[in-house]
Amino acid sequence: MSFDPDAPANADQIFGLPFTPRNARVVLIPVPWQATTSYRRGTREGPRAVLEASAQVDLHDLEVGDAWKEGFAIEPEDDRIRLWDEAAEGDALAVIAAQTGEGEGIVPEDALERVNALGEQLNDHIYREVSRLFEGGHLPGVLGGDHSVPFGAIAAAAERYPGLGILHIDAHADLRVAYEGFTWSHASIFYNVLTRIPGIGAVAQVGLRDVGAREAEFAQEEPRVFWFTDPQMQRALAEGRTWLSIVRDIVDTLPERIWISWDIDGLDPALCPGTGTPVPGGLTWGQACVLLAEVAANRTIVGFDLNEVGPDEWDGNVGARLLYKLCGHAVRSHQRGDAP
Ligand SMILES: [Mn+2]
Repeated sequence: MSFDPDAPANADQIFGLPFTPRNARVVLIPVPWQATTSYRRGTREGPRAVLEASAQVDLHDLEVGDAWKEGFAIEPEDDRIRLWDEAAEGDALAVIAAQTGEGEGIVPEDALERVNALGEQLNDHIYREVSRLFEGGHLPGVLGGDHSVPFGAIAAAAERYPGLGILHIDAHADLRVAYEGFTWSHASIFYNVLTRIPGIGAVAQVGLRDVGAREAEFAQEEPRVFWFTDPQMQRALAEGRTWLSIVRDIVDTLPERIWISWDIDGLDPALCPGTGTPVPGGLTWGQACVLLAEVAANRTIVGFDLNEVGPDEWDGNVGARLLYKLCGHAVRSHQRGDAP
């Protein structure tokens, strides 16, 4: 192969790599979907921003080395997703406007039902795609879009690996019941995962700093949910705990096989200013890297998603670098001596 990893990247494939979804170990599925976004729109263009910025990422990584040699590739966008999203978004905006008293207050008949049906259609589509990738021996990565998009992927992963754990990094718990009436809302994904998908062993939620009272109640009553909130972690650091010791507590809550669900707003908003619902606080870049490295050294990452990346260049840049670490650590986590 004549590929020179230090040469400027070819813009057609993710990170400029010479792989296709057929021969790559990690296969990414772009999901340009923002139908249930409740605040700032634009995450539909997250996958495009990440793909464009990915050419800037140097391939030799100081943490994951040359894991890229196993192959990372992205599938072409499926045109149907954009069509479903645009259809769902029109109805969703009308429903939201009626609730907030803005606009005309006229909601098209069956608007809510149509949004929910399109969400279910997206879930089925992602479930099938990710199941197919597992069958082909690939490690799947879903690239959103809003945080509703990985539901079908997590369902496929839990079916294949019963007892699956989830490491969820986010400013929000996403444990709401049908937020704004939308069953498949970005703010409800982990409520849906925990109540609708059999075989979920544990969900560790890290970086939370904007949660509802009912979410806190649900988390307290659900023994599979472990919270590592931003205020708790900041307090522990202020008292002299090390970040590594906190990270080890997080890893301890997780079973051997895990899915990582990463909402970019779990990071400090300086790293994701264009995300849908930014909140002050959050993980620094360095903390995020140490967390990922420690998880990958001790657990097997069967797949992952990265969501809520904004459409602008800086958002895409950080998103691409986080995506690169996710791909590399996912591969590395299968190369541990004791990995199953
Ligand atoms: Mn989220």
